[in-house]
Order: sequence, then structure tokens, then C-alpha cells
Amino acid sequence: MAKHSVAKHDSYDAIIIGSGFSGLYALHHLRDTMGLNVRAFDGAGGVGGTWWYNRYPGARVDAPSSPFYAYTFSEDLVNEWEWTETQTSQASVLAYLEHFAEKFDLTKDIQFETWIQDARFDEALQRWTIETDTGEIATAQFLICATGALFIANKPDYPGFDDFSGECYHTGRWPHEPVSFAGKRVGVIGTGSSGIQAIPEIAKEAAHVTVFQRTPQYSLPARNRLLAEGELAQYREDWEELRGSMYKRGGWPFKTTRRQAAEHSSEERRAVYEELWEEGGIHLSINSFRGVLVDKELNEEVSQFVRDKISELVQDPETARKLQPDYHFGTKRLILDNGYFETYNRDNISLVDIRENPIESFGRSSVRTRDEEHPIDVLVLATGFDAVTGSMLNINPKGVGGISLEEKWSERFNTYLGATVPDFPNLFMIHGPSSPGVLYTMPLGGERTTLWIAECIRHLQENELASMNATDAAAASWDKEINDMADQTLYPLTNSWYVGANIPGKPRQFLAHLRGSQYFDRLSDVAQTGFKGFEFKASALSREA
Ligand code: NA7
Repeated sequence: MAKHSVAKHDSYDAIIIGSGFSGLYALHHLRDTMGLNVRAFDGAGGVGGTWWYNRYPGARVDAPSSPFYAYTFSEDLVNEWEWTETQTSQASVLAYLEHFAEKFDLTKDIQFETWIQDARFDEALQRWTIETDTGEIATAQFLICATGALFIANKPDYPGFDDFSGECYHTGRWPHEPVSFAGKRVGVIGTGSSGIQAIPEIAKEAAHVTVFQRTPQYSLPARNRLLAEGELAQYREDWEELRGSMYKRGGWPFKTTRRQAAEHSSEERRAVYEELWEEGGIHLSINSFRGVLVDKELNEEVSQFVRDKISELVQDPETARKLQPDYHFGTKRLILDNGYFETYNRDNISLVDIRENPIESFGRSSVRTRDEEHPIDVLVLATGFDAVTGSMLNINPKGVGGISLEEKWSERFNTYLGATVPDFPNLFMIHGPSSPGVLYTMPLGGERTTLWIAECIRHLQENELASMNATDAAAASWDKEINDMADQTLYPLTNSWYVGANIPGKPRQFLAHLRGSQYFDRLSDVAQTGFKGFEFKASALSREA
């Protein structure tokens, strides 16, 4: 996509960083609905955010997708976009976002291939100033950070890693040119969602795949299929109702179960798990019995059910043993796969458990574990991201008194409402730490957060105020609320990227609000009751009056 030159004037009402789902919607809403003068910047060469970068083979939405992983605000869009599969592919999501950008004429206000190098709050002017890597400076009253929860790639810091001289790709930074695996020996490090989606596809083409696994995973069958004749038409017909349900429930229109485990025998419960496994998708996690993520005993029953399934699916008992997860089911990001476990029945794949047999060094075309040297031509790093906080810290904005976000977040990732940070007035994050973020339907979460940001802006405009700043007290109490909620569940007990455990040295903190619908009710409530928890500064105009 062609690079747009910076607009003639460099002073805006709002600057948006990022042009993924949330950034694009924010641009559309703030510019077209509110009439603001808005400019967006993105380091990528085109729209799409996560979907622009994550082009690895097999990349798909890892949640119930068509047609729910999409914008909900425009019935036009719902009616005109032709989803084809139940689990949407990366290419299809990206095409949808490109269509969205074109339909609403958004790209003319986005500057691509431009990284924000600095962002500073000017207290005298009560405005943000940004500097780009292309040498431009721009100012705005509002800085909207739609920078993505899964953006900064986590690359393992293995000693001697640079000795490897073969091809090497991170799943989150996949090349735009096709990567050929034909006839090659491929090593994949990492078995999160990305690795588990990519491995079956790579194995179809490569001479051999060696998977280096640190933590075995629970993965449920996605059972991706083409949408049946009439299915999309039915969704469209029911759209108002479905949308209403998405708002009321956790971002999806599905009802979660009210069934109580204690009221059923273990045989009956097993039959329920079997039925939900066959149904595929996330149903086993949300529809079996109440409390799977709270009650250790019940969780262990579901965990064991999935372990048994893995043993049934994988023919070699030693490989099946290595694939048995041992953490609480559902407390790491749940994975949906298309034939992952079955792939281990091929004769061109082997699994190395690097907890038993750690990676020690790299050769020019090999990975050496303690017991063995594995010849590798192509190395795929499916090692995830510095999730949720990484993309904001990468920008490291400077707030009141020049305090940097890095300093502010040195011990805890404090936010108020998951969208603002004390001492960073008029800076808004979409999917920030302690928002529902990745645990909610992200496109809908982006829409709803943007609507709240719009209310904040309207409030300032109507009251001739220049800025709003969350108080430390409000952030501390929000932090407590999020943690108390998480502590009632099994989530914090597991080393996952939800608690920052995948990044050495990252402060451990549960990074998401667990009840999406309540969260958005809360945002509305804060807006309707005079924005409790914020301090305001009057604009120069009203000060003079
Ligand atoms: P994830 O879910 O963070 O998975 C990363 C995988 O890489 C996981 O298996 C990690 O093991 C492994 N990993 C991370 N660092 C290392 C090192 N140093 N050595 C070996 N293995 C390592 O990232 P994904 O890209 O798969 O998915 C991210 C999200 O994107 C996903 O949840 C979806 O929402 C879409 P670990 O489990 O930490 O032991």
C-alpha cells in the first residue's frame, strides 16, 4: 500500500496509533460520527494490525468467529460481507478489514510505515506531541492507543542463537512473500495458538518437522467447516437479536451453561464432555458445568477428559505422554486446532519436550538439545508476545512532569478502567491492561471502548475542559477490583501470558478484566455519573473567560 505523506497541518483533535480492528473503528467513529480532525499512524504497510502481521500458515481466529468476530455497528457491513468458514482465516479477516477501510474511506487519514518514536504530554498546552521515525511532529488533544494486545514479538534469548544461519521466522512477523517448506527440515519452537495452528500445515509440506515444546497444551477441535447454505442469511435475519446477546453476554451470543456439576453423576458429566468435544470450538470450556475455571476438582475432571482425548488421538504412547498438559484447563489461552494432535501420527514429525531435554545451543543448521542434535533448515519461532503491555511500553509515552510509562509501570501495570493511566491525561488505550481485552470479542470490545472514549471527549467539549486525568486512588482501587476478581478463579495459578509469566522479569499481574459485560456497564456508569475517578483541567479558552 502506498505511503501517504503527512497532511499539511500537523495539529489534530486526536491522533490514533494503530490501524487494526480498534484503530480503524476509532478513526471512523471520531472522524465521521463526531466530526473530529483525526490522523492515524501505523508502522505496518497497510491496515489490519495483528492480521497484517500474523500470516503464518494455518493462522485463524482462535475463537468462535463468523460472523461474530467482526464489527457489529453497521448492518450494511453485516449484510454485504460474505464470510465463508466457521473459523475465519487470517486472509479473510484481513480482506474484511481492507474492505472496511475502503468503504469508509479511511486510508487517506492513515500514515503507514511510520512508527511513533516519542509521545509527550505538554502541560502548558494540555496536548500531546508525537514524533515519528520519519521526522514528523504532530500534536493533538487526544492520544488514542490502539496498539494491539499481541504485538511485540517474544524472541527467546538462547545463548548462541545467532549461530543458526538457516531461515528463521517469528509467527507474529511472518513474511509477506510465501515461505516454502518443501523438502526442508523445519523446527518449530512454541506450542501456543500460533504453533498449534501452524504445525499441521507445515507438516503437510515439509520433509520433517521437529516441534520443541515447553508446555503441553489443552487444545480443542475447532471443527472448522464451510458455512452451510442459508446459515449466513439466517445470521443476518437474526442480527439485531444476536447483537443484543453479544452485548449482554461475554461478547458472544452464546448462552453459557447454568448446569451444576454436583447434580450429575460422573457418567453423565462425561457424556456432556463428549458431546461438547464433538461439537468443537469453545463449547467444552463454556458449556459443560458452572465453575470449571473456579473449582479445582471439576477443572481436573475436564483436564483429564482432554488428556484422555489426546491419548486416543495420538498413536505413539511416548508422544502422547509428552503432549499431556498438567496445568488447570482453560487457565492459559484456550486453543482451537484443526488436526493438531493427529499430526503427530505422521511419519515426518517428532516432538521434543524441552523441559526434559532443554535446548542448549545452535549449530549453523541445527538445534542442539541436551541429548541430541536436530538438523534444521528453517526455524519457526512460535514463541508469542510481550502481551497486553508490550506495545504501550514500546511507545513509552511521557506524561505529567515527564514521567515515562516505563517508570509508571515499573512495579504494576496500573490503569483506571483498563483504558487510562494516572499522569497521562487524555491518553486512552483500547484493550489496555485490566480491560477485558483478549478475553472478550476483540472487535466488539474495540467498538465499545471507542464509544466510551467518545463520551469522554464529548464531556470535555461540552464543559470546555482541556483534559481528564485518572487519579492514583481510582487506579489503585481498579487494580484491587481486577485482582480480587481473578483471585476467585484458577487463572492466577498458572504461568501464562495472562500474568506476564512468559517474559522474564515482567511483573506478575493478572492482566484482564474477567467479566466483559459488567466491564462495559461500568464504563457507561462512570460516564453517566460525572466521570468519577478523574480530575479535569479547564481549557485555556474557558480560563480566559
Ligand atoms: P503463546 O500463546 O504465548 O505461545 C508461545 C509458545 O512459545 C508457548 O508454547 C510457550 O511456552 C513457548 N515459548 C515461549 N518462550 C519460549 C522459550 N524461550 N523457549 C521455548 N518455548 C517458548 O503465543 P502464540 O503466538 O501461540 O499465541 C498468542 C495469542 O495469539 C494466542 O493466545 C491467541 O490469542 C492468538 P510456555 O507455554 O510459555 O511454556
